[in-house]
Parts: sequence; structure tokens; C-alpha cells
Amino acid sequence: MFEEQGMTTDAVLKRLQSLLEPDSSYASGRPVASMSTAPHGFGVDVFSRTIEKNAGRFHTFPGSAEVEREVVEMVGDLFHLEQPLGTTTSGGTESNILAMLACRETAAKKTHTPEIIAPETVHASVDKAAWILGAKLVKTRVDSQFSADPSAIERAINKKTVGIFATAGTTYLGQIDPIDEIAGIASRHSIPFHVDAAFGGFVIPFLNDLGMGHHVFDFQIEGVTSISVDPHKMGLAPIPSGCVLFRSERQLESVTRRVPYLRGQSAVQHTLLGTRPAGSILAAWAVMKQMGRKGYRDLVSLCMKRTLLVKSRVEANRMLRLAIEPVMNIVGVECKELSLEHVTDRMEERGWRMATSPLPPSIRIVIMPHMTEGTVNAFFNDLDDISTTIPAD
Ligand code: 0PR
Repeated sequence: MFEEQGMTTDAVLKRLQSLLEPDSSYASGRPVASMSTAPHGFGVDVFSRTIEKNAGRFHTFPGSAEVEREVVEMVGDLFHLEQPLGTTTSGGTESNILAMLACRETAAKKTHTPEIIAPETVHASVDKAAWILGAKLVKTRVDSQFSADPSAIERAINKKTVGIFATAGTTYLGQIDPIDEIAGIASRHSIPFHVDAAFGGFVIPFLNDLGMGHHVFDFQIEGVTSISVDPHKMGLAPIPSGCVLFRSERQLESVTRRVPYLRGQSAVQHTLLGTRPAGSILAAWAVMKQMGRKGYRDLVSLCMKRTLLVKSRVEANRMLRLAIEPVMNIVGVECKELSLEHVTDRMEERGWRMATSPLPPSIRIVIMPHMTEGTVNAFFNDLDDISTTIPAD
């Protein structure tokens, strides 16, 4: 109901509090499959101080425009691109839509029936992008480790192919597709290649630094033409915060629209959104500046320590099995002989906010900073209890 007379502030707050009662908090540790976490306090502070600023009106807020440019530059530096071109976005979905738009618009051969090739583990937002952009998404098989099969991608290429998408840090298992091999195929066929590093972008470089991997997935590889990453996932920035980077001016130009009635910088827009918060861009900048590479390295190290605890708890339960050896702080847990649905329903009844993956059917655990050692142990104590008391299928 839209009341005629406004309510008192107290009454509004009381009502709001009661409506929000069912929401989870990250502090509770209950969301075990979330890719976001409690944002860095400094970012929250900066966001709340700058809430009125509009990144869709950079003519009015030229200082914010400069900060956005610096965010793109910092992420470009992380991903080894000397002259980064791109924009901040509202997150991974918008970034994937923009990346696909750039593929469609810059394809060497124009077609009325464009096709995008992506492994079947690609995020749902890639399906959404194809739907919006009138492209056909051709999904290719993954191997026994749920990693893209490059030869299947090459076989799927035809005259209508305008782009290839792959993932560095899949949503289901945190797997990293063989970016190098796929990039080679993309280059040979002169097809744009987008790497979705929405989650992995703020993890993989630091895993490498820590000696916990040697994964090259970024612009160091010649055939990679665009990359997306979300500071609002492992970057600890407040939502909304995404970023998409392009290797060439032509790609950025292809997603740019000019708004003739606006002045100066406001007239040039690279994003899907018009009005959009500048505050979250400023907050992401502040968090990245304050954390530095060392801060993220320490964060990834902490999350990986807890990931090893998750792994050992899975291995200690004979009803459970790891879907793959964890690559990063995402773990898929398969249930032996038990119905996945039963297990997750019972865990939900105990207050855990669960998620499952279809490929392979598994419980999905994302070991974000709010998943403390205590939370991991409490979660597995419940899972052990439930998995040994549910009758087998
Ligand atoms: N790419 C990857 C690899 C992702 O994991 C996600 C998010 C996205 C893109 C999309 O990011 P935004 O949510 O910032 O747009 N995956 C999350 C998840 O699957 C959240 C999510 C879930 C987003 C379902 C969209 C969706 O349809 O847990």
C-alpha cells in the first residue's frame, strides 16, 4: 500500500526491520555458496559519503570519471594490459553482455545469425547475454575435470561464429578453462575471445603469487581480447562493482553510444546503464588502494587455508566426495548414495543457505572471507550428522 500520510521514521524502521527478518547476514556465516561477502568497511564508508554521485553524468562529476579511469587502469595492471580500455559495470552479467556485444559488433564477418561458442560450464549470464543480443549460444563439452575441451570448441567454429567465451574460475567448481589453448584456436580463426574472470580475477593472480598455481589466463596471452572481473566478489568492494576490459580501441568503440543531448563526458557511454552509482566505483577504488596486492594475497591465502579444511572434512566423511581437487576457494561436494536434494533440504532446515550445481550434481561451497574456521566446522558437523542419518537412496 502507498500510504497517503507518511509514517514516522521510527515506524518505518520498525516495519523494515521486521520485513528484513528473513534475510541472511554474512556475519552469521550461513550463506555458504555466496560469491559476495561483507564488503570492506572502508568501502562502505566511502560509498555512503558519495552516494549522490552519478557515473552516468561524468560531465557533472569529472572527478569520479577520473577515479573510474584509475579503477580500469589498476585492473588492467593486474591483468597485464599496458593501455587498458574498458569500463566499470554493475557486475559480471553486464560485463558479459558488453563483451558479447563487442564480439558481435567487431566480428570479421557480419552475419544475421551470430553464434557464440562456450563450454557448458559457462555462467548463466552468458545465456542471458546471447538471448538479449540475438546470438545463438553453442555449448561445448567439458572433460572429466569439468574444464573446457578446446578441440570441441574448435570443431564448433563455423562461418557464423563471432566469439568464444571461457571461464577462469567457474561458478560451479572454480575450475579454470585452458585459456592458452582456447586463445590459440581463437587467434588462428581470428575470432574474439572473452575470459569471464568475474570470480577468479581477484583470486588467480594471488594464488600464483602464493605459489599455489601457475595459471596464465589474462592479456599476457595474445588471443585473449577481453576479460571481465567483479570487485564485488573477492575484491571486497560493495555491490554493484564489475569491470570489463578490452584489448583494442575498436572493441570499446563498438560498445559506445553517444547521447547527443548530454554535455561533455556524459555524452559518451560505454555501459548498458545510464544513471548508475559512482559511489560504488569510488568505494572499489578505495578498497583496492587500501588493500594493495599484499592485502588480497593475504585474503586469498586465508580463504585457501579454510578451503583445505573444507577438503579434509569432505574426505573424512565416507558419504561425501570432492567433485574435483579444489583449484581455488570454491568446492563441489558430491553425495554418495544420498539424494542431494534431501541433504540440502535438511541443511536448509538447520539454517544454512545452500546451493547446488548441476554439473556434476553437487553441493556448492564458496569459501568467502565470512566462512571462518568455526563456520566451516559447524557446517560439516551438521552435514556429517545429516548424511549419516538420511537413509541411502
Ligand atoms: N560470471 C561468473 C563466472 C559468475 O560466477 C557470476 C556470478 C557472474 C558472471 C555474474 O555476476 P553478477 O551476479 O555480478 O552479475 N555468479 C553468482 C552465482 O552464480 C551470482 C549469480 C547467480 C548471478 C545467478 C546471476 C545469476 O543468474 O552464485
